[in-house]
Amino acid sequence: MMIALPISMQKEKGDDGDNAGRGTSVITRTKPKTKRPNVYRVLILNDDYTPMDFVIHILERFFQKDREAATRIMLHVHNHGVGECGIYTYEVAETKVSQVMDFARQHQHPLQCVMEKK
Ligand code: TYC
Repeated sequence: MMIALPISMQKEKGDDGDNAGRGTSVITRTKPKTKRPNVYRVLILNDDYTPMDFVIHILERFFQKDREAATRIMLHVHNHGVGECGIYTYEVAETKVSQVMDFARQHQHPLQCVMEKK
């Protein structure tokens, strides 16, 4: 079981942990420190050559989209130039980008996929 100590009682660099009898004041953190995980958006970019069906297939295969969602995202990218495939931790996002880029290259399509920190 973890017991939260007041910040002033937590050990700092060079602290031997013995604060006894020195009248140190205690300031507790009032706001809970909720740290959100670092997440990344995976984006695909429009181009003039990659077939629409191929992009839909990519979204179904690598981003678990159903046909309707995949079609919506593909058309958004076609009309606006860029669109979001999903949001992932760094390592998962990196893997998705590699999978898409490798698959597009194997099929000789110029489709580009990138990640950006959210
Ligand atoms: N613009 C492409 C076409 O007209 C379709 C396309 C959509 C390409 C999305 C890439 O990420 C993309 N065939």
